[in-house]
Amino acid sequence: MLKLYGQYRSRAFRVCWLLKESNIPYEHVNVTINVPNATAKEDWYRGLNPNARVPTIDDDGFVMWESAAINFYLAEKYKSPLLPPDMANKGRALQWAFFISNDVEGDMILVFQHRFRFPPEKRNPKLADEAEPKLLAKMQLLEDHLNKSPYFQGDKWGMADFIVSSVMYALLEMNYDKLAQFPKLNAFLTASAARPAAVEAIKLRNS
Ligand SMILES: N[C@@H](CCC(=O)N[C@@H](CS)C(=O)NCC(=O)O)C(=O)O
Repeated sequence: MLKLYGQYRSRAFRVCWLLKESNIPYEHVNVTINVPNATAKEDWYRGLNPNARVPTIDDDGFVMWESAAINFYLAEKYKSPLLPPDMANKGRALQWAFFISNDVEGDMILVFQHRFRFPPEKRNPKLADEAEPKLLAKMQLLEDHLNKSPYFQGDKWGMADFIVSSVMYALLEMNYDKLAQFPKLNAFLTASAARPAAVEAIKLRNS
């Protein structure tokens, strides 16, 4: 059976959400991070993922890592209803996935960690303050898109919408005050997080 390695309070959450959206059965292996003796740094896990980060999957002997790549692999292999069959729509999903990974995620994570996730003594407010204007500019781009179209994928919530929502869920979790400046994006992320598959994944993330 497919194995998902990585504690749910990590990017493994994104893979978990995709698995639930796509009704793919899996076994969860709770590889830990950022704790003393984190499992992710153990030799057996480095053998699966030399980057020693989570998530990783083992699909019947095929091992891979990098959450967005994993999600596209799983969606294609298991014929997820999220992944549109035509090339143009697949291209669109990849476009938004690369945009989110390259242009949004890094600054978003800095704001998330240094305003919310890290214990106060580990926070560096300067890092969050420097990242924030760049994050807000990209959020405006997403808002502009949603002012023209209700979805990122096309005419229904699909892979592109999943990628945007699963990465940007961190902003909902931290109750990011500036999200209110982007009403369409705020409503979109909130509606995405209310999907039954998302609710299940969020419950595991919070457990
Ligand atoms: N680009 C990678 C990033 C993986 C990553 O940084 N995972 C974090 C958890 S969300 C991790 O394992 N951190 C522990 C560490 O860096 O030691 C992906 O999307 O899978």
